[in-house]
Amino acid sequence: MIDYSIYDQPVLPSALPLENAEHFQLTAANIEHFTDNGFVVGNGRISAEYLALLKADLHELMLPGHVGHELWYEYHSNESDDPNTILFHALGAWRLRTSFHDLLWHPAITVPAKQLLGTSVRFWHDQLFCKPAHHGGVVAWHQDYSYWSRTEPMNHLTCWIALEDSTIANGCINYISGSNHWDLLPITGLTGGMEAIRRVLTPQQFERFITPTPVELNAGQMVFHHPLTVHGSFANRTERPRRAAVINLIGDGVSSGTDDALLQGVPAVPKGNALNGRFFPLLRG
Ligand SMILES: O=C(O)CCC(=O)C(=O)O
Repeated sequence: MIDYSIYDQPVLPSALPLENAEHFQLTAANIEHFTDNGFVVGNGRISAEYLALLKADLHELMLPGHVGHELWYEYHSNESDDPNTILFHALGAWRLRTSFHDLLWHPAITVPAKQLLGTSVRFWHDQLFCKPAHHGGVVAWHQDYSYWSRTEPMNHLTCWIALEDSTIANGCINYISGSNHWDLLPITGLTGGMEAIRRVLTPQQFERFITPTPVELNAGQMVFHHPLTVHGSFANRTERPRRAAVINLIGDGVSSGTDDALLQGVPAVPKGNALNGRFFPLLRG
């Protein structure tokens, strides 16, 4: 089994689009929307052909006993706290399959990421969040940086990619618009109840949860969010699954804040040293 993290560029570049970078660029109005609200839908998309590759690989990666299982940073076939629902959540697919590896270099992701981070872009890690039909679980409200404070300064970005149409009914991502301007909140759990966050909010902040902003996306579309933007997603009770690939990025120069390993199975980056090298490749944008 090849560990694709040895490749610091796409393994099969011909599968990626050839269009000029301008094709994927965010407009000034898009960037203003991100600055004000903490999220913005990208202008590019992943082609139907590439999505088919990702979904075929994902299907296999969700089966027990698949080749390369030892390479995951984290693998939860069901991370839901509710025994009646399922939330598949895994980190590290880029090491196991070329489709997920090469996705990091997709210009629909890297071009806007460079604009939003304002610097060269490095890969931090990837994630898969999959809710099966009928009994897909929730992802509780959270800020991503609550989980990443072991890396600093905060210059991080998340790109959430819909692998199939993602709608209010099947549990699309929701944002609390403007929460990117809030302070960092403590961790209150990723897969328990949606109300868990309430205990760390002011009454004024809690009021904002009456009107979250759902972002419905067609298959292949993506939305970018700031590391402090509070987001979460509700259950999927429809007849269709809701699967997403997430790419988490950092600006070049983000450093380790610990001498411990940043991700399971990845050699530690000494405290104060910038993340770079094999596990945190530079992505051209
Ligand atoms: O897929 C979801 O519903 C939530 C994803 C998420 O929490 C994230 O990308 O940080």
